[in-house]
Amino acid sequence: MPSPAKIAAAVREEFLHAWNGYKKFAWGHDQVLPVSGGYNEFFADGHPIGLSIIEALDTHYLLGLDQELAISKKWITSELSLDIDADFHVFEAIIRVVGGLLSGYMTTRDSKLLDLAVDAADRLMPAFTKSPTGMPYTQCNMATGEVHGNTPPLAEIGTNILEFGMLSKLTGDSKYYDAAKKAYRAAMTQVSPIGLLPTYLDVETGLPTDGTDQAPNPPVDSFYEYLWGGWTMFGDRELLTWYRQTTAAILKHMAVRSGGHLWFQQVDYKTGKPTGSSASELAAFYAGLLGKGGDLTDGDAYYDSWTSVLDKYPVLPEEIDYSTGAVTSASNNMRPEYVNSSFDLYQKTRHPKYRATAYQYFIGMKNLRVANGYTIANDVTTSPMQLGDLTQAYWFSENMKYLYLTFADTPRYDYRTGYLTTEGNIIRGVR
Ligand code: DMJ
Repeated sequence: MPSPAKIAAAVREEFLHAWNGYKKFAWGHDQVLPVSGGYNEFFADGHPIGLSIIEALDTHYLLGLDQELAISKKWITSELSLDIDADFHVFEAIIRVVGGLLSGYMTTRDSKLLDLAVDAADRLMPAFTKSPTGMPYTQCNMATGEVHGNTPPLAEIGTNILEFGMLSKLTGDSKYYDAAKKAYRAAMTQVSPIGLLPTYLDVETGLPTDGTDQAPNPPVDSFYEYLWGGWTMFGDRELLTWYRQTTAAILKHMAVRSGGHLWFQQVDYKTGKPTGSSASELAAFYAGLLGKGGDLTDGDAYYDSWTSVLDKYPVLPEEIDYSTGAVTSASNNMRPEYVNSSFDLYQKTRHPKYRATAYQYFIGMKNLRVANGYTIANDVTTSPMQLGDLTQAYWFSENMKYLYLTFADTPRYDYRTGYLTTEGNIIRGVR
């Protein structure tokens, strides 16, 4: 393995390679199609918000790309308007837009970015305030505040307390934190006697619309991540209690050993009866979360489970059935969760294994490299790999930041106190 400094420099170079592809073909649009040279919009067709620019802001800062940060900030502060008469997906808009602008503010201290983050949050607030239970509707029109979509999954109910909590801190207005907490509280009333939760809740009745707990898989994943994050960032003990209770129940009723590895089965949330054995790549973040929460044994074991998949395929497939080892969804969406855990566990332990495997992930990612950037893959099981045509906007916020921070030892990040959101946005620890 090359030296950490050399790997960090290579990560920075590869980030720039993809960023240049975005600038060349898609500047001002949400996402680049690096193979065909086109672009698409993530939230609403015909309504670009420069999502990749927003997502990349704090990555530019941390990687020392100050010129790129300056042009990005200039575009956002002079071009971005969120007065858009279209439905935005509330969860995605909070973690990507509010979070991206917030971390842009944290790294530049330009108050216009904070104003825009507040504007985005205020436009999304009706999703919470119009709901009888406080759990957010899934869609909100950014211009009219009209809402719809009344059965969000847990991740969409709970993944907002970091962004909203920071906004309350920075503006002095508690309404954001209060809205996030109210949503969490409404969901937690549905915990079953054995400590588990269903996946979907109706925001109008407050009741479940299904009976399965699928933690730590999507679409419930970051519900648990933000219980821990909310406690760490804001010292809210109730969130810690909820994290401890739900985590203990997940480990008791859902953790299984299969093929010598730790996995999590899907179960009936009332009885604990097993209902499935699928493992989404998105759940790989849970290794790092368990570690951050103090359970390094299970965190490390779950990380090893995903490393065993990475040993088979140079980039991880979207989903497997852990009981048979079969790939059940062969695409790769440039997901960051595995390397998110490498970063978290390396911070906690400084064990060289996490750096070695993060490097393995980085090298495998070269399979997704094309002339103008990096792309998703349609099938990771074929050789050569069948590629698609999209650079996910979150890649500019997450994958390369986790890799860079794992190897760079940059003075711009406080490794002791730093905290990143589920979208990899820095909300504490900017130096
Ligand atoms: C990102 O938007 C976030 O990491 C989210 O928590 C899960 N999905 C994507 C990346 O896979």
